[in-house]
Amino acid sequence: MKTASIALVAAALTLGATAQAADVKVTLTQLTPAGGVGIAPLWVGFHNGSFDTFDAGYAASLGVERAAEDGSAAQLSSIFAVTASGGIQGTLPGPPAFPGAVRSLTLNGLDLAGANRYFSYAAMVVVSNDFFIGNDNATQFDLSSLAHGGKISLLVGGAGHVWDAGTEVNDFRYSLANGAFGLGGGQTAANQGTDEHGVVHLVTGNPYTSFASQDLVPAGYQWGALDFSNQGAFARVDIEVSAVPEPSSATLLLAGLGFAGFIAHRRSR
Ligand SMILES: [Ca+2]
Ligand SMILES: [Ca+2]
Ligand SMILES: [Ca+2]
Repeated sequence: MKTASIALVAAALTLGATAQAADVKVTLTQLTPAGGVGIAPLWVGFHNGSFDTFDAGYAASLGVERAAEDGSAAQLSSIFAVTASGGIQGTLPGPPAFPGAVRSLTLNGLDLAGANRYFSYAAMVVVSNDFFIGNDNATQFDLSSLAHGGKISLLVGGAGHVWDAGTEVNDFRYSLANGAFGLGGGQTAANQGTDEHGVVHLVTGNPYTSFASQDLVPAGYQWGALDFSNQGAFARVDIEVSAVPEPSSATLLLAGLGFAGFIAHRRSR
C-alpha cells in the first residue's frame, strides 16, 4: 500500500506539471447604474502577445471600426484569425449587456503558457457612434500564471477608460442604441454616419456634449446615469481557468496506477 500511495502522490505531481490545455470561462457582469451605458457583445482573444488590437494616436483598423461603430466583432475576428498564430477567440453571446446583465462564454483547449498566454478584449459602448472599450497594450494581461487553473477579475470601462475610435463623427443621427435610452434618431444600418478621419483617443469629460444633432434629445432629458465621466468601471470581467490534463498520457497514467494500486493492495493482504 505504501508504494502505491507514494506512486499516486508522484502521479498527481506529474499530472499538475504536464497539464497544458486549459478551459477558460469568461464572464462579464455589467456594473453601470440603471439607465447607464451598455456594452455590445464582448469580443475576447487569447494570443501569444503579437496581436495588437489598436494603438492610441493612430487610425483604427477596419476591425475596430466595425466593432466600435456597429457593435459587431465579425471583422475584428477575421483579422485575429489570420494574424494571431494559434490564437483562440470568441464573442460573448447574447444581446448588448445593459445594467445588471451577465454574459459568459467558455473556450476550450487554450495553451496559457504559450499561444494563448495574453488576453485582449474589445466591445462597443452604447449609446455612441464609435466609443469602445479594449486594451491598447497587447501584453497587459498575462495569464501564464493561470496555466494550471485559477481565476482573475478585471474591471473594464469607466471614466478615463473609454476610447473614441476616431472613425465616425459623434452624432445622434447615426449613433447606435438611441432607442434604449429614449433618444431620437439613430443608426438604421451598419457603417452609417460621417467619417471622422481621426485617431483612436480617450473620451474625456462629459461623453455626450460633443455629439451633433442634440436636437434629437428630448427636452429636460436626464443625463445623470449616462454621463460616465464620474463613474467607475462599466463591468467586471472574470476569467476562470480549469486546467485539462493531456488526455492520452493522463488516461494511461491513471489506468496504470489503478492497476498498480490493485496489485499492491492484494500483496499487502
Ligand atoms: Ca496597441
Ligand atoms: Ca467618434
Ligand atoms: Ca465608419
